[in-house]
Amino acid sequence: MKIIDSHTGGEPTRTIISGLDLPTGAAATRDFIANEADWIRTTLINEPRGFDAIVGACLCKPLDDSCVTGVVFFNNDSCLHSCIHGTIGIIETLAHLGRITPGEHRIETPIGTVTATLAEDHTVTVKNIPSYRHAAKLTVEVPEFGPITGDIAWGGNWFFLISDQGPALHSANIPALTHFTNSVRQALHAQNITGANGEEIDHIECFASPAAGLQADSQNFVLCPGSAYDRSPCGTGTSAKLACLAASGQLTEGQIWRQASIIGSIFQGSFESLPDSDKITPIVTGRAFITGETTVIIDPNDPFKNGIPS
Ligand code: PYC
Repeated sequence: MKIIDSHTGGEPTRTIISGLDLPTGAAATRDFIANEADWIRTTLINEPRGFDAIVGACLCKPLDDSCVTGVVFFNNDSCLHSCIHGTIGIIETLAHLGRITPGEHRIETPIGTVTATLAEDHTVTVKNIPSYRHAAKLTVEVPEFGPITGDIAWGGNWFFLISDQGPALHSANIPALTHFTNSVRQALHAQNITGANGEEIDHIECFASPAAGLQADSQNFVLCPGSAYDRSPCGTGTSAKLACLAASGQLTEGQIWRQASIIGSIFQGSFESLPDSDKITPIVTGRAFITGETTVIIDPNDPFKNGIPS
């Protein structure tokens, strides 16, 4: 198996580019990994090869021939619905391999097709799937922290978005923010507060004004399923934020929103309205850098050949 590592705004993506026998189509590949081949995920993400923050991207043959690739993302917990920092990472990876040149490319994911435009300067602009605010100003009682109010939104994953509550947003507080957001996620789960169709809200996103010197409108901290935090501003999380800003009239179509992450990396966002719909199409721009190319060796005698179980 061959992999290429990259990072987008500090958040790693580990892309499998060859060596697996996979079904055709992103949805079928997601089902295959989730139900029959979880070893692919644990081998690449768990220690000793990986670490908690890595998002894996398994490229596959798309069902839709107009797509340059299909992809399934996964992390230290499970398969993800989608991942935009990872989409930016795979576009940079395909360019590095010479498989694509600057221009527009369609990518099939298990939840729909996104369009990614690679620019000459290697920035990548992703047009995400339709996103929306599902609930506004919902208060949840969080043990140890009391009532916490936030919005629920879909941006390709389910998010609970909290503004100006909990620990202050700076990197020294990452352990405290992780504890706070994990407590919120557990409280949502315990109180049966979900996304549409009972779907679990597995990403928690805190917002505050950006730290001094950051050229951004907002700074965030994003807890991912599996409890690692996103080093990037989280593209699906930025999409969820754009949906909330659009729903509350705080951002208009085409207006730029600069979202900084907890480590200060920035995604630029905007949205297009969808006719006769309360959903929007989020547009997120960022850039990725290649950090390595590896042949994965799986020694049958290695007791941890498929990763240390977590
Ligand atoms: O950028 O969408 C994203 C993402 C999801 C989880 C980690 N990053």
